[in-house]
Amino acid sequence: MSRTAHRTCPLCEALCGLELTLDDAGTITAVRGDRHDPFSKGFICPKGATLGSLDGDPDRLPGPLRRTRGDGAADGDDAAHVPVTWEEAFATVRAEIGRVVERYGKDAVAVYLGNPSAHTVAGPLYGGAVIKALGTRNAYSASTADQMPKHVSCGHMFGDPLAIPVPDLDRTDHLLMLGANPLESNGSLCSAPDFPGRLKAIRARGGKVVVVDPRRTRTAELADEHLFLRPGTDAYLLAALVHTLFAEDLATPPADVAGLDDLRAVVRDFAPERVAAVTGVPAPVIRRTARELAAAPAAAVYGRIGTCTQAFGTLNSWLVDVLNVLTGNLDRPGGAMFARPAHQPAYRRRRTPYRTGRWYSRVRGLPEANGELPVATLADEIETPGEGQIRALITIGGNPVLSAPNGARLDAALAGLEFMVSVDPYLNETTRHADVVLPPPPPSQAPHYDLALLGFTVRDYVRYSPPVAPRPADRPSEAEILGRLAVIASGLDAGPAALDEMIIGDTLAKAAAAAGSPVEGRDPAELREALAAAGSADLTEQRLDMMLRLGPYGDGFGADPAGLTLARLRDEHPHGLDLGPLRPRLAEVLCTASGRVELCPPPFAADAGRLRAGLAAPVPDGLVLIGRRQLRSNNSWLHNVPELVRGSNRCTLQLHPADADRLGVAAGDRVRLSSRTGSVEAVAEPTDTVMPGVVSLPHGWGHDRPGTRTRVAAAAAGVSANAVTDEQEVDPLSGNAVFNGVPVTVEPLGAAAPAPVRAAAESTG
Ligand SMILES: Nc1nc2c(c(=O)[nH]1)N[C@H]1C(S)=C(S)[C@@H](COP(=O)(O)OP(=O)(O)OC[C@H]3O[C@@H](n4cnc5c(=O)[nH]c(N)nc54)[C@H](O)[C@@H]3O)O[C@H]1N2
Ligand SMILES: Nc1nc2c(c(=O)[nH]1)N[C@H]1C(S)=C(S)[C@@H](COP(=O)(O)OP(=O)(O)OC[C@H]3O[C@@H](n4cnc5c(=O)[nH]c(N)nc54)[C@H](O)[C@@H]3O)O[C@H]1N2
Ligand code: SF4
Ligand SMILES: [Mo]
Repeated sequence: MSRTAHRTCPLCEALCGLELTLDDAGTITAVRGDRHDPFSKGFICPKGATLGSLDGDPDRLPGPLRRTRGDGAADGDDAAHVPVTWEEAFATVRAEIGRVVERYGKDAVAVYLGNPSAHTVAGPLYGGAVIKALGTRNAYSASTADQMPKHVSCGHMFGDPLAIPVPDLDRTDHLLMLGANPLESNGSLCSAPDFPGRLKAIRARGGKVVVVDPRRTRTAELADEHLFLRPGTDAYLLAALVHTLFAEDLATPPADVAGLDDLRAVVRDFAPERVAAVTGVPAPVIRRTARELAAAPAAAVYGRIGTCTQAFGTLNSWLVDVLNVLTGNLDRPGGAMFARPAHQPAYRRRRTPYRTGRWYSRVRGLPEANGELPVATLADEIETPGEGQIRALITIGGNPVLSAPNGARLDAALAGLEFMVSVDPYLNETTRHADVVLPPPPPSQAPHYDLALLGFTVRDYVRYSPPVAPRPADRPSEAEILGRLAVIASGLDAGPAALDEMIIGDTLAKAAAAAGSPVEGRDPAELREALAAAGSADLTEQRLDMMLRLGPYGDGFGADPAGLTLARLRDEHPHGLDLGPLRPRLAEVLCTASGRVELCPPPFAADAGRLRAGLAAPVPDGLVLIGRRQLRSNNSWLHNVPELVRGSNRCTLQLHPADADRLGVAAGDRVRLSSRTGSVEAVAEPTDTVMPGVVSLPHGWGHDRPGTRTRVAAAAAGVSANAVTDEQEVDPLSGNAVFNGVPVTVEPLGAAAPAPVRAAAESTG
């Protein structure tokens, strides 16, 4: 007998509803889009469609592993990892973390949170608790390989690093999009299931879509206009757009913004004619782009990872929103707006002004941002001896050996740790170094609620998916795993429930004391009882219930009897609940010290000096590397799904035909790609979709290392783009890694040999 169940896809930021068919054993046998989901309306992509294969992957670890050191068991030998019981695994973690903290202090234990910990329920609810319990300054995450510049920019402009406006895709008349390719990525920091359909709809209603990208991507092909731009030069283009708005008297900002005159001074030198050579975008095109942006009834500027992972990441992120403000489009329908997540209480505000650099990294002196240090300096901190050196590492849902800049150096550094524990379903390039691997259950056995992403939706929306298959009795949920790690990290001798109880108690007490909260003045103990009485014994569910009830649509613990509770969301809205189009809410979001939008934060104005210096520098003439995302991929970890490593999904080096001719490289030839940090060999794919002078290699490949247990991926290994990216280059304001515009050389190696495993693997599409 088969049955049907529904849940949100956990794989990307599009939040598609899925309809799953399961057999009696709880195996997913078919996946379709959930037509009844009011947000995704049945949309699905090839990754979601193969969730069954991912969920039932025979290489998924069924239980914890322990690495046996010594006795000839070399690092990277997969036989070195043997199954142990959960109790043994946790006991080892407790003993080893305890030993390292006692011997070297709390900063000797580092934590790295990877991308999936933004998608799981457990990551946002417990990941921070692990770091806090340790009290370590060595907290790292994929954020500094991704969107940290946007957090820093919004932190300074709006006071809250999580107050990131999204383009109001469904109502805009004009979308200017830089460094994003949602036709492959399905969107990021902008949750919009069927992003491609929403883009087509802009054009269908007479609007315009403009894409700025060094590659003519599928998104660029769908757009009305595509501007080729030299990698890493967005800040020049953006500054010239701002310059033009001022110079042509097109700026119409709201009256109460701060820093307008300072901003005008900062962009004075960036006339379109001055940046044309640096960017490759002709001056008349820049002027026209600014005029069209200003003239559109409603327009949104949206910059994504291509604008973040570069040397001017924060300036880009800032200038994108400066354009939104100057054209009067911030917080207005069809412009750039703030979502209103159902689990975030509107009454709670940051009280201290946003700042970075509350501490600095030990070796390179890089500033902390959002409580994190840059992943680009993780290897430095592990390798460099001295007080505060990292001796132990906890990774949660991350594969930095493939995802961090100069991953090869990090790979070697991890081998030198005294202890490493990884919460991860796979034994892969990173977790092969772990002394203990704690695998969470597969998605079918996990609940889903997008705590991190519901704050960036293009409509207000909420959905909760309980697990669709039962979890074996002896298998902890990821929340339980992380809860236990947090308790271990705190050094206390308590069960994981202690952590949840502490957080619940603390939240309820604060809510009862907060002016304007729906439970103001109530007795926290009475609220605690109400939560317990709601029917779920699961403390993770109780925490979600609490957040929803205190949130803007919540029942306020009875204050609004018709309001949301977790039970109501789950039982009455199993396909999700549409909460309407985005509404203006800047006043609710804004929490700068001045109480105004800060258009020209001093650190950004100061960093513009670096930009100005570049105006005078000669335009470099060598080749530079950029990445590219592929539809059938998800960073490093979907290459073990057989359906996804076929077809167009190839780890090839794209280069312009003119560069290929100059180098004597033909399609299908092998080439060596080299940089300061290393070199890899790949198959060349000449294409005029990349600009002359630009080469492109996708990231997340390079699965040919010993000691891993991902058999499909190993057979389609590819090479890692991060073998050639440079960990020494960061955006100074955010510490973000620089993946775009990496100087490289390309050397022909002749026609691809037919036989070698690596070569065959790389052309396995
Ligand atoms: N299929 C698939 N989907 C994914 C992922 C995946 O790996 N595969 N990863 C997920 C993750 S973690 C994220 S963060 C999101 C990212 O989602 P997006 O931000 O849409 O990421 P990309 O598709 O990499 O698009 C970035 C674009 O920037 C361009 N670019 C490179 N350098 C520059 C530059 O200097 N300036 C400009 N203007 N553009 C530049 C690249 O050519 C590329 O087209 O995607 C998510 N979705
Ligand atoms: N050159 C280059 N490098 C890049 C990028 C780029 O564009 N170019 N993009 C960057 C970006 S945007 C990102 S987000 C990072 C990603 O960097 P990471 O997060 O470090 O890497 P992922 O490949 O996403 O690794 C995800 C890991 O989580 C595990 N996992 C999967 N599901 C779960 C789960 O439910 N629970 C747990 N605990 N683990 C799970 C997987 O097995 C895998 O080990 O890569 C960055 N690196
Ligand atoms: S677009 Fe993203 S959320 Fe939707 S099915 Fe594909 S991977 Fe899942
Ligand atoms: Mo990402």
